[in-house]
Amino acid sequence: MEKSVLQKIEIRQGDITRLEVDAIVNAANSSLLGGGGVDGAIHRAAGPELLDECRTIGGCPTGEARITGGYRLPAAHVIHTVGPVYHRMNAARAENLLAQCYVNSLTLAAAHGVRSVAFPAISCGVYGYPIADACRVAIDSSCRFLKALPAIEKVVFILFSEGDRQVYERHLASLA
Ligand code: AR6
Repeated sequence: MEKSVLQKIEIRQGDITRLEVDAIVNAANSSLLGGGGVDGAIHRAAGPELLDECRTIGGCPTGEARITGGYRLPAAHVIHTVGPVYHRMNAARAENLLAQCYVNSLTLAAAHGVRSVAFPAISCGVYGYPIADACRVAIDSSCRFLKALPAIEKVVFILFSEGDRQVYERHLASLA
């Protein structure tokens, strides 16, 4: 992978709602009306205005992305994307949909002038995607696509657990 692209990638551990980036990505469901996990944390931290705006959008199909304001979050925008439910389809289809989440989120980010964006491990909680496979899709699809989006300067992958962070760090190191 090209060095100029790899230098834009940062792996962190912690709570995505605290990050000072232009946009954070939410692992939402297709209603966009909130839920548990990272979705619940983002709605709690952003405040009720986020749900009010989400209600005007009318949902989002799996693999696509929609953008809203960030309200009380440090991030100016929230990009809501809907990952695949891993056990509802074959692995190839899940991989394709997960890659679309990253590519569509980055496309939307660039279209809104976002220069720094942070992703959680989409689909790796309730939706059951194995972390090692999801990590490969997340980093590889983002890196491939970043070449076409020079305006995006930083992509943070933020993991909740130490183990997940190590999986991401190992994969990133293998690409250098
Ligand atoms: N910051 C960073 N990562 C987090 C945080 C946080 N504050 N909270 C959880 N994670 P999940 P999914 C991690 O279940 O699998 C919701 O109900 C978590 O450890 O939030 O895409 C939606 O409404 C895991 O690694 O998302 C949908 O119905 C990762 O974020 C459904 O869950 C994703 O876990 C989406 O399921």
